[in-house]
Amino acid sequence: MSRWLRWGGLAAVFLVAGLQTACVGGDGEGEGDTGDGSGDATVAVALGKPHEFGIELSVPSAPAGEVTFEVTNGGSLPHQFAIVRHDGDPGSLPVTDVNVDAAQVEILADSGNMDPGATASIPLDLEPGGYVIFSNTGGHYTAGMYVGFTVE
Ligand SMILES: [Cu+2]
Repeated sequence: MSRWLRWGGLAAVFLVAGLQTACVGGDGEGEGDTGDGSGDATVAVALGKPHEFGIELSVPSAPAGEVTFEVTNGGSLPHQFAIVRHDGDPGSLPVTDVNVDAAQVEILADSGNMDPGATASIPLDLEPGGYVIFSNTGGHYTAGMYVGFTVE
């Protein structure tokens, strides 16, 4: 979706001969969000920490509203950031073979495979409840690569 908006913006810039110089091609997720508004939160997510099939969060919970996950793959293998709404045991997501069954859960966001050292900024508007953040790279969830997260 954003790609179409981006192309639309690019076309507009050509049409108005460069009147609009800002924002075209920018990802809109700069470092300037200081979180002044209530409900704004930033959560640092380290994939591959403290061990290869682990995930570390800077905070275990956030207030409802916009939550931006600043994801870094700190491991030495490709990993994914994925998040689903789920109450209870974060290890109890439905699994087919060795992966979370995407047909049985609603994945709210998925980074796709991230190479070691890669980063991603993923903003979401979250309602109160339990969530599970996990890596669905082949076999990683069942290897224990998940962590619970709470929105209050
Ligand atoms: Cu992984």
